Amino acid sequence: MNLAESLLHALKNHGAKEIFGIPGDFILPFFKVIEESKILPLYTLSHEPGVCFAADAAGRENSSLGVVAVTYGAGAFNLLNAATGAYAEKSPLVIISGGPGYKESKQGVLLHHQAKTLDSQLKIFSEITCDQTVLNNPRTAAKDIARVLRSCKENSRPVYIEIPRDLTFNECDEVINAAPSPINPDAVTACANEIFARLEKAENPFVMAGVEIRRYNLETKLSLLARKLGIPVATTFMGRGLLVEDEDPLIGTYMGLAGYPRVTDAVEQSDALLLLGVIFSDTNFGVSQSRINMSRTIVAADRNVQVGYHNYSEIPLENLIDALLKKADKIAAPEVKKPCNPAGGLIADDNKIEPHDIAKAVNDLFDKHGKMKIASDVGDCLFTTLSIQPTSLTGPAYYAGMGFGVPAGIGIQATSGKRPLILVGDGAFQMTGWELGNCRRYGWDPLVIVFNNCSWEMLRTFQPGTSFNDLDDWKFAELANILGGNGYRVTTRAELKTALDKAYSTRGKFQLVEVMMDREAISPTLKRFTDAIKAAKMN
Ligand code: S1T
Ligand code: MG
Repeated sequence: MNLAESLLHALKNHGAKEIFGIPGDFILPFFKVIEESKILPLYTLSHEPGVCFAADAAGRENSSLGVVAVTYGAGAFNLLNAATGAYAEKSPLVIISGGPGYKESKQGVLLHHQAKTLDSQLKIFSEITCDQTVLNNPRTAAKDIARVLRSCKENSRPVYIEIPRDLTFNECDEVINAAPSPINPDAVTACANEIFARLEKAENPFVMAGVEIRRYNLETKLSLLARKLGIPVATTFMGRGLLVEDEDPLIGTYMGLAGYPRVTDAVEQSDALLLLGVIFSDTNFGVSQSRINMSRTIVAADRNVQVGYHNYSEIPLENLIDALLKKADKIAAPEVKKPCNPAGGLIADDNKIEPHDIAKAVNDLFDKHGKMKIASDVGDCLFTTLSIQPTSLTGPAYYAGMGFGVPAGIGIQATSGKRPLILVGDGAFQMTGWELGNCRRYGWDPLVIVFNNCSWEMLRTFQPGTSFNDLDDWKFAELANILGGNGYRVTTRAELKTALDKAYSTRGKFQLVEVMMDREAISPTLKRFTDAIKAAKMN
């Protein structure tokens, strides 16, 4: 088998379900093998950030590898910001780039698409990936691929693979999956014993679930552990959408001062706070009501566990949860009532629309037809998800890079076959919303709600009285029809309800509901978030 086929089989054996990409001359041979071998389906979109966001979201959706393939230089550098977001949010993304062939790299002339030197790209991608390889040695290629794909899965971070274009068809061994990295079971047991002892002694033990619970597919095990321990759970902003089943002991999403006081108090007053797979970031903890007391906190993330001031390394999250499950028996923890689901009940009248009206309309839709998976962009649409019933949510809640929403929704429908609800602001839509023009050729039909306030409104809440955040009205609904979908422009709550019902019942084409809102009409959560940030800056 040739190098390309060996790589494609390895990707599939490691859980990849498709490839998103945009070709270029440095990767044409690889694309030819993808198309002819049919080992994995290939989806092309219109711009490299789009295919990278789509691949990232597909990997998050499957808790497995997402794969993006691009040409050297102009292609690869074009997806850097999207790939950085995947790194920051611990997404198991495989970035494949075509590369210069051996002979041409020795010609002594500058190659098109080249940056400073021919290995500048590898150096730059080394900063936003956990492992890398350039497959320039057919004898070791199979082992290099195995090592890099193992790194991607074990660390749940992007990896970089460069294929010199003149080696694509070279003979290559089949890739044998690398053995898992060694761990010390005694260290895992010692760590679990120390954690368990702390939880047992505590008055108010509490668990917070972060994004790694989804990345390593640990939702069921975590829910069982929390129930067996009798300890309530909250998710981080990034972890929203986890543990949404009725039996899960979830009390809500922690957002410090921007969240619901009951959740904030339960987390910040806990005397044994167990953070499982949590990204310790400003967006997850930046607006904490009171600093989290680290001496009473256990942080298990990135294959490390910090118990107070003790550190355990090479402890995979799944091994830790398994060890805790072995020990778990009821710990006397105070019963914490589960929250009632965020309410629907939109009043369909002629009043103007505000973000929380959109949340109510979506809750009404979910009550009537069942929940949908949500892909959200940055902006107030993301904060509005806190008022939408918890459901599978894919959004850049930590890295906060715009442009994610539409391509991510496309990636979710491509990989799962399920129709997503996409929430996106007008500013973010101007960046990557046009990828919807690719839905027709693949038969995708996402339901898209554009929060159109003709503004970068989130920035205006941070910096009021500025006009540089003003945007023009691009009339997205009209453009939707040209791009192969249906568009609805609504300005009242009654129109919103009618349009959403119609859009939901229309399949086979993407449906875009453009919701016109006043500037300064923001969600309650964004209001609390920006008030908390301002208050924190004042102190
Ligand atoms: N560029 C990119 C790629 N990502 C970003 N996050 C930003 C710039 C900065 C930024 C925000 S929020 C925001 C910008 C420009 C405005 C978003 O506007 P829109 O999509 O219309 O949503 P809304 O009107 O609800 O704010 C974050 C804070 O960095
Ligand atoms: Mg806006």
